[in-house]
Amino acid sequence: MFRKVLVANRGEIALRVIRACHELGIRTVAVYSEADRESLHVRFSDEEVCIGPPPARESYLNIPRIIAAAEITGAEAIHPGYGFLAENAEFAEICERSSIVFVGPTPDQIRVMGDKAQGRRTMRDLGVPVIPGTDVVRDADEGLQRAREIGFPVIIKAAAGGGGKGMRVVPDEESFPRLFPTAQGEAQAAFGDPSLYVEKYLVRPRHVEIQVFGDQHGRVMHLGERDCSIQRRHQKLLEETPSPAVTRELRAAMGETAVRGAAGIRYLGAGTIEFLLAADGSFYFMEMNMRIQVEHPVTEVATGFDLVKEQIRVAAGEPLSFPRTPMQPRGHVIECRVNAEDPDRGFAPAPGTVTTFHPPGGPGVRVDTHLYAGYRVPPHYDSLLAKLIVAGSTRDEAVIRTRHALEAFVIEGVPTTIGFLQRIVRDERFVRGEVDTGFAERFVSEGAGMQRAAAS
Ligand code: MV4
Repeated sequence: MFRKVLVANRGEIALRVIRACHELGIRTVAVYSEADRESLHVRFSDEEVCIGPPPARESYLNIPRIIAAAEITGAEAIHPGYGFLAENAEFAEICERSSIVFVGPTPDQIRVMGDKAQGRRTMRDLGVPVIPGTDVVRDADEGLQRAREIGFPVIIKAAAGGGGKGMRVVPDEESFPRLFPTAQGEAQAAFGDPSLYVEKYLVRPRHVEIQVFGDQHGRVMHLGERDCSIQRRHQKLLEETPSPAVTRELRAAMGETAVRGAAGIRYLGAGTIEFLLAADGSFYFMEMNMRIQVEHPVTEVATGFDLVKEQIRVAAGEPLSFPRTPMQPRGHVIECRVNAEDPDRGFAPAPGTVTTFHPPGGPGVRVDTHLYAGYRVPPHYDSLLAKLIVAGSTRDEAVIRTRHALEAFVIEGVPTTIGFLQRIVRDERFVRGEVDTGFAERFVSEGAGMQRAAAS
């Protein structure tokens, strides 16, 4: 096992990784930007290195500085958390060349699955169902021709993309010539690569993802699903397991399919296979995430396993410690993401100083956060403040506990999404488990996202 690990991240996930390391008896090195001097990940690590000014480009994305910090402190491995350098093939390769273990997949795996068109092709060739569609198309003419064959509506996606950028839903033939160049321009601007592909557009699917894990001994397994259908602008707001839309049989089929895909690329470490699930129970590969995800605690609480400790163990060459019997979920787990955003101002990020902080507690309640009273939320990074993870023996119990936990969650000094989440978990469609990927946007346009007074 490693003696010392560098944590190349900030916020709640840096704390989460530091805790996992300390439980394994590993010393930790925090890196931080000048905006994060007062952050808890700096306080709770054994050593810390300032890696630059506040903008992420100059600090948390600054590869030479992070490698230098690892070399100076003698860290044997780097855990990238999520975001920042977590899915950067070049960073994983530089770690390798510097004889530092990157806690994650190999550079080749990141390259193949990081290109969404190539990932799609790879999964299709492994027998994983993909949405009817194309490889990268040469130009708008070829795109239109192929879209006609597929049948409208279609969706144009960026090969280099993921997470929604460079995406355009095209309702009919007439709109295609106008929307193709705008998607191309956005893909070029966002990723420096204008390559696009076309897929059949699924109407009102659910987002259901399977947690997978692979070790260096060739074992690949899955840990069940998370339903992440409640999203807004491609930001997940609430995740849960089991999915209200997944039967035991469907879980087995999706799990087996995810394992086939991950095993086919000899996947190493923690990964997530994202599927779109149609109303008729058919499911299709969407993309693979090659990192620990924000919502991993949902799976941790449902399974009782520590996914971050497991990442570190498999990076050190140990075999997976999880049992071989297939997972059947026990009880129900819901995660709510609390962000420093103002629902009354179109969910604009709202940095500031946290004056009061009282997280909820009680049976089945876990809060992953880096907040404390007096903490200054910097404007430079994502606005996640806390994750509320609530377990119950049934979905009803988890929902009731989530409602009360959100009522008892006090954060003052910055606007937060707590009130908005309270309204979601009281909505009858959510309570029935009848949501799809368009639910949150519709909920906001119905007026539920704003005006505290109107909700009472
Ligand atoms: C789709 C789709 C419908 N049909 N692809 C959104 C982010 C990116 N990962 C892919 N996304 C979608 N791809 C086809 N062929 C609908 C979405 C989508 C979506 C997916 C999951 C969660 C929320 C979403 C919100 C809007 C669109």
